[in-house]
Amino acid sequence: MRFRLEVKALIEVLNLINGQFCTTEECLENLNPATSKQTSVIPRSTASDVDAAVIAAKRAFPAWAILSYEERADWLDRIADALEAKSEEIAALESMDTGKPISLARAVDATRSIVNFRFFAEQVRELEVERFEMEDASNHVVMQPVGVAGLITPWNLPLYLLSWKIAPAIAMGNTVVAKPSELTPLTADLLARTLVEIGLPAGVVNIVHGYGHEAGQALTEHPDTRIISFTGGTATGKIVASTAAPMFKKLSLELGGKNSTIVFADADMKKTVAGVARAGLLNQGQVCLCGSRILVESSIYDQFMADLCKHIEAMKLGDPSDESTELGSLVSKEHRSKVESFIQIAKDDGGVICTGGKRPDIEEGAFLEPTVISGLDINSTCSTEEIFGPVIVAHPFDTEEQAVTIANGVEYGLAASVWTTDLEKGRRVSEALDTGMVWVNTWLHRDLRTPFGGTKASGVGREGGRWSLSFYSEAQNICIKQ
Ligand code: TXE
Repeated sequence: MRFRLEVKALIEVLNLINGQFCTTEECLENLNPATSKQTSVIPRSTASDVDAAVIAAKRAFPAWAILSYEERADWLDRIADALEAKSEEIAALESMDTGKPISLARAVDATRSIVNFRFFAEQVRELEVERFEMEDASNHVVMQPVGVAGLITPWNLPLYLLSWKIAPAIAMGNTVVAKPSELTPLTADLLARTLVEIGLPAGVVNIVHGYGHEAGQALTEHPDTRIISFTGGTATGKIVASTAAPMFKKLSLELGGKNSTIVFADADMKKTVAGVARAGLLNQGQVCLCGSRILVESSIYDQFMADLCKHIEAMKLGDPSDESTELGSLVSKEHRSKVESFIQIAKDDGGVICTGGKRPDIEEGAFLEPTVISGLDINSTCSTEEIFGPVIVAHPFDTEEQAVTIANGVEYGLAASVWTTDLEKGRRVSEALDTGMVWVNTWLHRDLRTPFGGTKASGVGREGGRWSLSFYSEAQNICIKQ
């Protein structure tokens, strides 16, 4: 099987610096991972390009910072309106750039990117000054803008995560230099064009493309970026932290996960099988929240595994531009090789491939069958390390305490889900889990007002709702003596 190439001419992705589009001497190729064909050329920004972007952001800061919340919220709404008019284009570009199914790109990526701007517009409109009265004095807390924010984002949810950072950063009065993933630059480019079209003041949002170790590193170590918000792998997060922390920058790290899905015998089986498959495989398993480690109560283990594999085998894998496709391509062939190397490790460790484990019959692209593995030790590599692909490992457990111990026995602490009809047990187990987020009888059910982030190797800090507003500002207390 072979898929058609969607672009007739190469797209030229450009940097946006101080309201102007520009490119760099050297450029990088960008491929459609589902066809292996080149779609675009992107700038390979250097430290001097990043410096120009930071200078522009610094220059734009005073005029942007003195606008009222209402004025900045209006700009966010204008961005949301303009993106909404292009939502089909966002979905198509995102699907082409990442290999994800178009239906998912439309329902999740395009929709959330627009909602993120609207949501933070509303959040700052509702922001109230906190006051603390004393007998002889009164305090009030001003949430001051910080300055230039460096925002570094990954390839799995490109515009969704970029807008999740840009919207609160500029809503709170900061200006921004963003560095999207070099693997998925197309919707950041669309956003740049949109911001210029609607006349956002030059320098408020700057976007530089290129490699992480070059442009991303330059942004992190630039003395004038006072905020660094990073979403990506834990190994890269360590490098970002070791660069930014000694400079006392405000730092948010949203890193990897090895999230447990705990299934109790009393769960509603039909809904649970579908929910567990979705949690493990959404976006080909390339979501930091994916439940890639399933713990199933022993009494239902065999039946549950049989039902789960049957459900997964019925999922439609193939052309991401086909409306009925449920599983698309991985983000690149290099990433697929990394995922395949984990499957090999699982086999070497005595794991049993219950379903999948190999490439489907598709000539081009980075496709891989959804894979379920059982029979591994709970401390084995594939049961403890983030694979970030369509690979789920399963383990039986006997008691509630044992499930909690296994779930907490990894270096990550991002998320978990618990499946049971006993809601008291659901709450009890959730509170015993060392993770930033837990869902009971659902997964990735997001209220944007709630905190998002993880414990341990999954990161530092929380974003979402007032947590984002607080991260993208400095709380200044002013105490006035009567
Ligand atoms: O991510 P990186 P990669 C995990 C997943 C994946 C692994 C590596 O396990 O297999 O990370 O993926 C920029 N200074 N996740 O290599 O390197 C980079 O250009 C500053 C989980 O693609 O973390 C990109 O813009 N920036 C994850 C961003 O960091 C640097 C999502 C993320 O890239 C940099 C993606 C540096 N030195 C991968 N080096 C999640 N938690 O959602 C790279 N970058």
